[in-house]
Amino acid sequence: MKVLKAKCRALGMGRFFAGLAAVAMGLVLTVPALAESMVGAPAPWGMGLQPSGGVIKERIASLNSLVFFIIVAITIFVLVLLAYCVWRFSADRNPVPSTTSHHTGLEIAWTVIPVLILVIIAIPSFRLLYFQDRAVDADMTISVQGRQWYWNYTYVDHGNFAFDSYPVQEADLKPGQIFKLDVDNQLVIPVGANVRVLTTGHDVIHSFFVPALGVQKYTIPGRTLETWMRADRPGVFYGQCNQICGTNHWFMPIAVRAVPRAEFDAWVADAQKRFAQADGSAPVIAAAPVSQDSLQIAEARR
Ligand SMILES: [Cu+2]
Repeated sequence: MKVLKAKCRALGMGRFFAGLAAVAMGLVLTVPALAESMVGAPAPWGMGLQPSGGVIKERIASLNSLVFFIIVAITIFVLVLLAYCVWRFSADRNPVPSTTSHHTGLEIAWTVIPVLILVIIAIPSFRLLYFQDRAVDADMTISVQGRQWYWNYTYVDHGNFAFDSYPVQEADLKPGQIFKLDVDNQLVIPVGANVRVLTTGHDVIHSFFVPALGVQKYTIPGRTLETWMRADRPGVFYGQCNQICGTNHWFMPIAVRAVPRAEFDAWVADAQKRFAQADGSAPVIAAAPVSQDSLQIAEARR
């Protein structure tokens, strides 16, 4: 009878945890319906990751969910074990403590099981690392240079035109624009294109970070690093320099606008005229020492 009761209790607990897992899964999998043109930006009281704007972020979200469920399972297991020990081995119920100090089976289990859990996490983790490392078949290349304190983008495959990107000041915001995230010149890319991103730093280390596209890469003076991004739906994806880079670190928001190919081609034709180099020379994308104008800009904004 006791065994039957214990079994029933175990079944009840099993159902309880299954229900809990189902609720948790529902919470995590309930992503906002993706509108035709999405906005990848932080939201007040936002929980979890930003919705995915492209394939890399989808894979990041998937790994995040896997690790989340493993953490939940381990936390519940430890909590139940702890509660059981407190109850079962209290001084009242267990006046004579066990003197057992070694249990081979148990020690093998608590070594092997965590190793297996780490292997389960490591496999998708390494796959993701190498997936986001570099574009295998890049459709175009953009050079991103972090500067104190603004971004400079060069469209290497489209005539090498380059432009700076500054945040829109609060007084100049248009309806729908987000303060501290919207910029004067957005980084425009075509929807569905694998965009190789080469990053470098002009003065100090910055970091090119766009959460909704799952891209983050340091921009380091004297080095060129590679990563890539792809927007699978049109929209504006916001990010920021996420490397503390000086007094005006906040001055480095990023706005990536993904548009259909035809719209992108039209934008490129216009941008080539607007951002043409005055002397026809290629934009400087290699590292350079801190220039006088950077220092003046820094001084002016202080
Ligand atoms: Cu920065």
